[in-house]
Amino acid sequence: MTADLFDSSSDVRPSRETMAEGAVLLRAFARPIERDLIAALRDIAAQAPFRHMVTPGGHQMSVAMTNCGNAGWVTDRSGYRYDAADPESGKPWPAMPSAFRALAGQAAAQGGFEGFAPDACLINRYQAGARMSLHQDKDERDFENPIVSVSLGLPAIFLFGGLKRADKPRRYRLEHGDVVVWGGPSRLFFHGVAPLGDGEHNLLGRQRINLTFRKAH
Ligand code: MD6
Ligand code: FE
Repeated sequence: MTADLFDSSSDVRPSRETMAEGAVLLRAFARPIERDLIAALRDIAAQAPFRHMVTPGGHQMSVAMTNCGNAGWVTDRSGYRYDAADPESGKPWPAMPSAFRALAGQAAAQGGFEGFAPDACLINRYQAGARMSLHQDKDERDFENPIVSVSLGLPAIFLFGGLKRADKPRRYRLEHGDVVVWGGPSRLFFHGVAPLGDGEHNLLGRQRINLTFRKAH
């Protein structure tokens, strides 16, 4: 029984909440493998260090990023795109760990998307004050596949809007181990992350890490 894998404290019980048609929040879904995920993350960051990328408009992002998988999301003055190589090193991005791939597939299935096989995992690191302004994820080749997002470390307020930038976002507090799966009718909803508050997480310290799995190609 899955519940046996979790602590008895109320904040780590797995649960499922519908955010919109096609979007589901799986609380604490990643908790059973948190240590494997963090160990794999350290490995990835040793090969492809977190860096603050620059937007096409010339602004340095407050969130630091890296990637794993066959396709990595990058931005620079020339635009947003997926690239097989890390522009800092010229080498391919680190391979996607099997624990990452399995987690993404299982979460997607829980959200009603069977057979999700991501080729891209964008890894975002937030330290106090870092934020992500409202955006749509639309650099992927098609929007048939969902996106799976895994939150680790410090909690953050996730802003979840609608198809129009002006749609007032709802706020969700995403905590360590929470997984969001979204696709279908909400695949192109605007979303963002409010400035991260400071704090200390027992496994990750003063940061939040978010993994977003996509099928880019
Ligand atoms: C973050 N996430 O949570 C940023 N995009 O740090 C995203 O931008 C995102 O969580 C698409 C789907 C899920 C996400
Ligand atoms: Fe996004």
